[in-house]
Amino acid sequence: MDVAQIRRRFPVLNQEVNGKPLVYLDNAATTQKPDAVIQALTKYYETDNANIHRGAHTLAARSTEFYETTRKTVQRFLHAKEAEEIIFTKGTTEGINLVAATYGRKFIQQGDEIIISTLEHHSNIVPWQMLCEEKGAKLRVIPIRDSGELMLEEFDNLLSEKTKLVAVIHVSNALGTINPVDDIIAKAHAVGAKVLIDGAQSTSHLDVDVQQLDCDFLVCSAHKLYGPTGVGVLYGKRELLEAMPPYQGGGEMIKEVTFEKTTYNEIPFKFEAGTPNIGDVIAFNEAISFISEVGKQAIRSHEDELLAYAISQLSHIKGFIPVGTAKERVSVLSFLINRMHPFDVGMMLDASGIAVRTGHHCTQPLMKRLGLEGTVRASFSVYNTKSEIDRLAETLERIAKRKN
Ligand code: C6P
Repeated sequence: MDVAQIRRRFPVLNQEVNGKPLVYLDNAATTQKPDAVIQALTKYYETDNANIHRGAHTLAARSTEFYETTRKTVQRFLHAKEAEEIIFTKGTTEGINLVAATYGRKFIQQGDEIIISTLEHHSNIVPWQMLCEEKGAKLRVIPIRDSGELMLEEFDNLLSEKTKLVAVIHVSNALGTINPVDDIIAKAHAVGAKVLIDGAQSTSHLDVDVQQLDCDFLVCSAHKLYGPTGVGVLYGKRELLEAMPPYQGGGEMIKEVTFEKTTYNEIPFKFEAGTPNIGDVIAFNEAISFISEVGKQAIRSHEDELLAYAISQLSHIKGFIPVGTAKERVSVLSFLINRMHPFDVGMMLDASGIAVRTGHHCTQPLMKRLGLEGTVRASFSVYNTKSEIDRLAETLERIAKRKN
């Protein structure tokens, strides 16, 4: 893989921040966009802009075709059986809320149980809490070890005939842990529960095959996959999507409307009320093409190499404390320096042109379990280099020395 050539395709990387060349290590928050994505967005507004699925004119037909092309690309990307099983949303958060508000409201009853894990992002906690409150259902939580790995034996104990849904994060955004979701899905299915996988962080690092996993729902965000913000994907098995009531009412999601009664459109349109984010969905196609062109395997091995290198370089720093040491993990490195406040470390890194995320990473219950307020998180992507990690290590060394 030619990283220098890949970097040239990401215009944002070519700049100085605070007088230093930018080192962008906040990829778990959002990845940067290759020029093909940026150009696709501009081209759409310059040459194709029209509303989809309704106009009789050429531009409308063209926009519809491009929009539906992305749906087919996503279908192949996630290895879904049918394009109709791919619903476009605003992002992972909206995908989870959609399932909670439709599948959840229809099928979760008083006394039922929903299982999540300690590693969850707030967006895979709060919608289920809201649903449980409304329905009188119970939220159960799989505990973790100090390493950031799930205690699967506890999951076995939590599962029962009361379990109706298991909603788990595939890859932890805060610690990088890869969860054994195939095992979790099989065990949940054995008691008759459905499974939603939060794929926000896994789809960018792993080859995720929804049919092989046999998950019932999977959600992810385009902006973590080199695509635009404001676009997400909900995958759902056809029979479940068909059994679910619509999420929002409005244009596009209907078959026929009278003042007495409305009949709903087929999937996926039943869940895409109103004018969607057409331009960004179209540009998302280029992001997936970029991933396919570079190759998931090549991306993963480059990122794994960067993670191993970062661990080896940062471990020399006096006061470096890694947070999350799971055996199976992606290129996310959470840490503390000398018990300094993570925000202060982040600000000092930014002063040297290095972008990381600090804080609780929208995982407050996880941080509480670890006894921390937050961490510093460096997350590596396809365009990062070992020399950027050297810059991170040198700067952190200076920061740590200043504190000693
Ligand atoms: N995590 C991070 O810095 P949205 O915001 O809807 O695109 O994705 C929400 C979300 C859900 N699940 C996981 C595992 C996630 O990592 C995220 C987003 C970002 O870690 C922003 S908080």
